[in-house]
Amino acid sequence: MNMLDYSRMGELAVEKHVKFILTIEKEKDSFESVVMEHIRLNGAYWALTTLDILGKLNTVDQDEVVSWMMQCQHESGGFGGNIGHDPHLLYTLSAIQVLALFDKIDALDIDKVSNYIAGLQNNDGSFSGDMWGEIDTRFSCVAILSLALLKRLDKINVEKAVNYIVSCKNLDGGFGCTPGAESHAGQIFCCVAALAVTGSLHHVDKDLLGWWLCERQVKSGGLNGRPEKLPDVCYSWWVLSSLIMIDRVHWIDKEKLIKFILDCQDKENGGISDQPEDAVDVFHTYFGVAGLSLLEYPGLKAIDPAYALPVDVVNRIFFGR
Ligand code: GRG
Repeated sequence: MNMLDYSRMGELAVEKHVKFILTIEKEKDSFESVVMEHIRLNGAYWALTTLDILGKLNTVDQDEVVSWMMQCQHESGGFGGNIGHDPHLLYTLSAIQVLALFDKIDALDIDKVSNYIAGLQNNDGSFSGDMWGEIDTRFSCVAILSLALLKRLDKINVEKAVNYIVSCKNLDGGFGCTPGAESHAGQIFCCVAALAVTGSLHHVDKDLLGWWLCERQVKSGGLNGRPEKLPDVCYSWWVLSSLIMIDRVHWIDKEKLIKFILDCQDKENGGISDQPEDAVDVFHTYFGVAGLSLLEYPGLKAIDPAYALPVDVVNRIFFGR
């Protein structure tokens, strides 16, 4: 049972955040739009998922978004971050997630997209992010989430993909971007989500990893991404989702974390920042709202900790309801 007294923690400025998101979309010449030009498809996913969690997805013109997004697709089947940009697994997942939000995955040539993704698996089971070859567990995660949403996991060698992820596990229970690399909460989300979706969570030492993850909470209530680092609202997602997937979310102080996230709001103009008093952006607005959803903040749609999509969207895909 959820016994938290939310009234003591401050209030989520829902209408302001909706307005903030709708405004940045319209202001194409703003600083934010310019610096996000190359990752606009990721931005679309963050913005639209936030709107959906807030119950306001109907405020956007879905056909306009889909028509722009389909122009970001390359002949290889992968998506670029914007029209005319090279394809990459990161944007391909965002495209699939946005279409999932709109219940329009059928707009894709599913075999073409899944062949693009499967073609980036390497012999050791790892994934490159694109044709240039960089390898990172982020790309294993993105490939696995994408293929699972397209119901085409059979296109890759799942056993090898899982073994590669397990080879990135460290003695502290966490995971890094490649074998031997330092544990980081972002990479831990990637590895745990990929293991969860492939039914391989038995490879995780839940108590050891849960301990490392709950130690990410600092005095202010916020979470950092690794020891000795500053807290940042985005870790409300990376850490919390991982803790939920391994059933250890009760090891952190939820009340203090909710307060930290709410303290990072711009209550006047909307949006959420990385830390109190910093400048807001759509990335942190998404992770703040998604984190609050994981914390069962009242009035928000529940979000799935592995697919990073609202639970009703995930249920529609896998159970047709
Ligand atoms: C489905 C939500 C979703 C994501 C797709 C791309 C991806 C999978 C996950 C990225 C995971 C990741 C590595 C997140 C970390 C992002 C981040 C804030 C990195 C900052 O690193 P540093 O070293 O910051 O600048 P710290 O906090 O360690 O000082």
